[in-house]
Amino acid sequence: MESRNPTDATQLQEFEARIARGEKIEPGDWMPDEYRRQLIRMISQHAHSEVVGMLPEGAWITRAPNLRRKLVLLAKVQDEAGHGQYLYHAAETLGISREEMLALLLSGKAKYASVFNYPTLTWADNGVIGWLVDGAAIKNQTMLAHASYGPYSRAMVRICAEEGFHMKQGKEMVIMYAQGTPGQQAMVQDAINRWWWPALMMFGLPDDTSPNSEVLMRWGIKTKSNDTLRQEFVNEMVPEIHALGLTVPDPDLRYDEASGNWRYGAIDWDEFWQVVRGNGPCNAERLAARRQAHEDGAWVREAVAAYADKRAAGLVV
Ligand code: FAQ
Repeated sequence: MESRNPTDATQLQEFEARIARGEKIEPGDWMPDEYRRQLIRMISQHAHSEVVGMLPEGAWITRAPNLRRKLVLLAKVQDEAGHGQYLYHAAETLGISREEMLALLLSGKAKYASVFNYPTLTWADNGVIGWLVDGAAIKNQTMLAHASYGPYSRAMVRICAEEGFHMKQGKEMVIMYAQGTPGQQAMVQDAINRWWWPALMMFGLPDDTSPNSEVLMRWGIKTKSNDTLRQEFVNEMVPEIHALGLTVPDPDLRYDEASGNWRYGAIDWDEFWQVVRGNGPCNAERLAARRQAHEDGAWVREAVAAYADKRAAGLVV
C-alpha cells in the first residue's frame, strides 16, 4: 500500500503505526530507505550463512558412519541450500539482484555467520552443530518469524520448521555418543568445547555495542535483543548438557538464583572480529569452495538463460 501522504514525515508516521498495529510491510509498500537497507543487509547475510553453512557438514557426507546418518545429513545439507534460496528471494523483493548479492559474497565483501569459519574435525561435530548451531539459529529465527517484513517473516516460518528437524537429529547423536563408549564421550565433549563459544557469537554483538539493534528493534525487524536471545539459549542448553554428563567449556559459568539465569563468562569478541574480518581458521577455504561451486555452475546458468531466450522467441514450448 503506497502512502497517499505527501511528506516523508507523514509516511514514516503511517509506516510506524502499521508496525505498531502488527501489520506486515510488503514489497510494494512505502518504507524508509534505512529499513530497506537494514533488511537487505540482514537477509542477504542470512542467505549467505545458509549457503556457506552447507560446507562444514557437507564435508562429512562421504564419511558418514552408516546409511541412515548419511541420508539424514544429505537431507539437512540440502535443506540449508533451500533456505538460502528462500532468503535470496526475500532479499530480491527489496530491489537487490541475486547477482549483486553473490558478487559481494564471492569477492569476500559480504558477511556471513562467523560460526561457519570453524573446522569440523570429527564426526561428532555434525551432532553438535545440529544441536548447538541449529539450536541457536532456531532461537534467533523463531523471533524473526515475527519480523515486520512479510517475505522475511514467512520465510522464517518454513525455515524454522526444517531447522527443528536439524536440531533433533543433532541432539539424538549427542545423546547417543554421551551414553556411548569412553571414546565417543570424549569425542562429543571435545566437539562441545569447540562449538560452544562460536554458537554464542551467533546472536550478534552485546546489546550495548550492537550498531544495528536499536533501529531493528524500533521497526520490529528484531523483536528480542541479541543478549536476551543469547541468555535464553544458555538457560535452555546448560541444564541439558549437564544432564548428559557433559560440561560447558566456561569456568565462569554459574547459576544465579535471583534471576534464574545461567551467567556465562566473557565472550572473546577479539576472536569474533578476527573471524568476521576474514582471518578465521576456514574463511579462505569456505570462500574458495563457494567460488569453485559458482564456476562449476556456469554451464547451468548459461543453459537456463539460453532456454529463456528460446522460449521468449517462441522456439520452445
Ligand atoms: N557472524 O549490530 P550487530 C544458520 C556482524 S543461519 C558474522 O549485532 P545485527 C543456519 C553484523 O552483520 C545463521 N557477523 O548485527 C544453519 C554487523 O555487521 P554489518 C545466520 C556478525 O545484524 C545452521 C556487525 O557484526 N543467521 O545458522 C555476527 O543487528 C547449521 C554488528 O553486529 C542469521 O543471519 C555473526 N555471528 O545482529 C546453516 C539470522 N553477528 O552488517 C547450516 C539473521 C554480528 O553492520 C548449518 N540475522 N555480525 O557490517 C540476525 O538475526 C542478525 O543479523 C544477527 C546480528 C543477530 C546475526
